[in-house]
Amino acid sequence: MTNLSRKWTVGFGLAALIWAGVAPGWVRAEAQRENVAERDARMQWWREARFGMFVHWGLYSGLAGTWEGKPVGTRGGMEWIQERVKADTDTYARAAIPLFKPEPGFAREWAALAKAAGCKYVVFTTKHHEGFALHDSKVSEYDAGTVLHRDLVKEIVESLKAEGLRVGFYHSVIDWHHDQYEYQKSQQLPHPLKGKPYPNGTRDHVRYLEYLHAQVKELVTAYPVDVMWWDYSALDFQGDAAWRATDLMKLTRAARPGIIMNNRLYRSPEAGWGSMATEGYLPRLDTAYGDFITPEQHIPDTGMPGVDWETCMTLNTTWGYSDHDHAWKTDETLIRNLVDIASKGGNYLLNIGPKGDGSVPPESVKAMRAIGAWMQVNGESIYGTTASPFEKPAWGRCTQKRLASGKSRLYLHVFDWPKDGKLAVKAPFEVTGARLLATGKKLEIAQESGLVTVTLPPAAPDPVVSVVSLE
Ligand code: FHN
Repeated sequence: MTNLSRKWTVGFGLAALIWAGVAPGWVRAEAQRENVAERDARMQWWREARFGMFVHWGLYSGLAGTWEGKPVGTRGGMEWIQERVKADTDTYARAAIPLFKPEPGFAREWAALAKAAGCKYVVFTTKHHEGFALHDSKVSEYDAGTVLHRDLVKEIVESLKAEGLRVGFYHSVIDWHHDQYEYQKSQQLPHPLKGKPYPNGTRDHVRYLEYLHAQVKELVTAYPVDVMWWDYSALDFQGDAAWRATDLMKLTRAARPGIIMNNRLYRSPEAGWGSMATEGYLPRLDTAYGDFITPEQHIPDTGMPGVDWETCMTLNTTWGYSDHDHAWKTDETLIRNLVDIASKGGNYLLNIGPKGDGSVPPESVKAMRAIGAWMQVNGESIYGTTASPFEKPAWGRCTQKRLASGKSRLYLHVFDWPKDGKLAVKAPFEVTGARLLATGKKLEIAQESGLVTVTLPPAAPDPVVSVVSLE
């Protein structure tokens, strides 16, 4: 048999095995590994969306940053309150469960707010580190089904879908409730009992992973989920050793083939991580470890060409609701963050922390609505755009969009309205016209050796960010 005919025979044989569904995993995986065009198609809605709402909501929300009648703190994540007060899971549950009383219709309020803000997707906590599941789980009694006789995940998903929003699950692999979770395996991951011996003697992390995988399988099978937002791993505890990550991603993708997943089942350079710091992200990602990297509370100084990324951020300084955190970011900061991120080709996942009854703090409602009012007028300069073709200009930021006609459009986001009414920009293409996006008013342009100067009206149409579009 010649070399060529041998190759044909092996190739044909493998193809037959794949077709019959009996090929070994590595063959199926390779054969099914998507190509760039398939991946771009899967990522397209997420890249065009640019703006999503994060929701942190669980038993911690009812405690609201207070423990035994005293404020635990005024800054930092109060979704960590169990760890901050070092409460074992039974003590914590006894204090927290009576305060977690979701009103009917809470989810419709969230979905309406996300829509009003101009968000295209919502990622909400199905289980945070405390271990309490918001769905009606068959593998746990520490869940909304057992405690409240409700499936809160179902209520939220239905409300989001009714508003035409994409659905994301934030799921914590860290678990402070499960009695087989071996917290001693990591020096870097938090746990309320860290440094203490296991209360029930020995633990078997394998049994925790069986539980983790079973609960994830419940979630991704029962609900139409578009994004899986895993959280989080450490340099000393990550991937297959910590979570059987390959299997977890495989079962998730098998249930939802088009799903998009973040990089937090891993913490390594290949997965876009350079350290344990939340700003310790790298502009690189092997997509075997996730689809996008996740800078937290930070906006990368420069874009990340060729890498999908999303900055997640709080409106004040806590992800879960706190009565004591009043450090709210201004509307100007939030809108300019959104523009800055889009100008670098990233997504903005902005967090709300509803209270124990599901209601959204008024300060959060006001902020999200302010962003929505700006997006109502200027959204086309964010949605479906790509990163600026040049370094950020002194007067603001820039995004670009390829039009169906094949032409390009530049959106100039002016933070500081020039006093002389002249806006200069190096256009990467021949400019045929300029408009004020807010009013559609045509603007005078002058071009000389690639430099375009736009004559602006004396007053900026928007005090925070005004947009000029260049055709
Ligand atoms: O520990 C969590 C924290 O509570 C919050 O959920 C953030 C959101 O990205 N993730 C972890 C910290 O990086």
